[in-house]
Amino acid sequence: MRAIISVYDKSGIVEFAKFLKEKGVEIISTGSTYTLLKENGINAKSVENYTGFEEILDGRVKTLQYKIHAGILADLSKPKHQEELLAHNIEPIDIVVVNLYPFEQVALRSNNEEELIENIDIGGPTLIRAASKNYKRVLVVVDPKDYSKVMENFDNIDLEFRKKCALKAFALTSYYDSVIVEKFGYRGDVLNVGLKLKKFLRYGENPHQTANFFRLPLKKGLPNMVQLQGKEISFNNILDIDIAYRMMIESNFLNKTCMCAIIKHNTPCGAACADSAQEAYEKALFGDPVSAFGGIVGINDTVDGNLAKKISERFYEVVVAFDFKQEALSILSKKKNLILVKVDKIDLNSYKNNKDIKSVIGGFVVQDIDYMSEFSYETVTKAQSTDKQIEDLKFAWFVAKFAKSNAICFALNSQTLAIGAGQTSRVDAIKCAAQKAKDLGIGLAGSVLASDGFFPFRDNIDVAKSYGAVAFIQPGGSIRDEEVIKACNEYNLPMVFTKKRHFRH
Ligand code: 93A
Repeated sequence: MRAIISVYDKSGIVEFAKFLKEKGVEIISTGSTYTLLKENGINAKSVENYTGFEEILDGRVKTLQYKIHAGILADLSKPKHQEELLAHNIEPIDIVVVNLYPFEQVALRSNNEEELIENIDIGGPTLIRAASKNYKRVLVVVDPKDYSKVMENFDNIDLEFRKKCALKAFALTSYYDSVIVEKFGYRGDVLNVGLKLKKFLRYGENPHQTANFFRLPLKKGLPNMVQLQGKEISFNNILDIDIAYRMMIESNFLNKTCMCAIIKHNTPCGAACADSAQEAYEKALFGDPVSAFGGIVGINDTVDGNLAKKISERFYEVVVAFDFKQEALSILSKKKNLILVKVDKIDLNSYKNNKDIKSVIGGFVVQDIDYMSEFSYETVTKAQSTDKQIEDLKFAWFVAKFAKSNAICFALNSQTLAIGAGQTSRVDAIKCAAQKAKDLGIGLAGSVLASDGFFPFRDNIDVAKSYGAVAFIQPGGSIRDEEVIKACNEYNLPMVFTKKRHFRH
């Protein structure tokens, strides 16, 4: 038997090569892999020696040789292939052990085009793809973690195992190319979403659905999310942590010291800003403590001991924060199942570069993320908002953006009083929020109201006014804008247009 070994990541290779030698396998190897094997007393043949051609073009052409690729691709069940190998004095190659130039690692730290280009591996993927095509005869090993498996089963490697190795190799080269496409930013007719497994999940949205967590090329998938304690993170937890995380990052928009949001079923049920994390949490809870049960708490700050005490008085699934003080960790450690997640602040540019991908049967729809950056608005009514109202309108607008459409948010003093989310009619979203507030004994008098999409009819104003709303924020853009503005003017209440919609399906 004959193996070609050409690896960038040399971990475990000496031991593996020794094993192959003991099994009587002849080894052919490239440049620095060859040197390493030699240094470790492993008898190998250099590619130059084997092919009769030296490496040229600074290593760009090492294994891209007739003798090597014919040796891998020959189908020995065909007499013609056998004859041709003989005629050209080519010997078959049975094992291909290759891992690739680290394009992804380089792409994560560098934008130097020359460096990136030099790290595009051509010979490696060619070897891998040739071996994978001929998997019935040729074993391809692309991951150092698989060396031990191959060594354990070397004497009974079956077709199923070979095929699995080949598909793993094709998946690798396909991902490898998608990283190149992603890095150089191509928007073409093929969707470049090579996905990489981040985590196998216990189950999906419901226990009868299987699920995995994948990340996009060059993204980490919920950046540097570290779980500090608690039960295993579920599919639904990931989705809810994601919304909490987005609110934490985008809360920059509010220019406030602390923001806390409580998420339930992927929509905020309460949010608030304050000068301390503890105050923000207590204010966020105020709006809907009933829904908050079993929710996800997100805080764009460090959780300290006092806040931890407050949090531990209630039942939550997850707390997400930028950090946790030691005292907070010891208080919350008594809640064994409570998941604590520490996430890194991400810079806004890499945040904005993310994509939203949603699936449909047979495909995906992909869009840029809806990122809230600067606040611009135009007052469209005779009545003008006070500065205080503008601040509250901005806050309510922020929260409505993250609630499921149709979404409205009643707020006052940078605190949600009632959120109406996921309704099929906007006026129902208002009624639903007001009913919740009534049930909880929360007054809406003097509050402001935000709507994630335009008001299609004046009834929204009439109804919201009847519950006590005194200022409105909405995108505008309805053919009945005039009718809606007229309603506000009749009540002498201010309304501002943002000219930007924030639906969330
Ligand atoms: O520059 S290449 O694209 N040209 C080649 O012909 C070639 N053959 C193998 N890169 C090539 N390789 C890659 O070299 C392998 O995929 C592996 O990552 C690396 C191993 O080189 P060395 O043994 O010199 O460390």
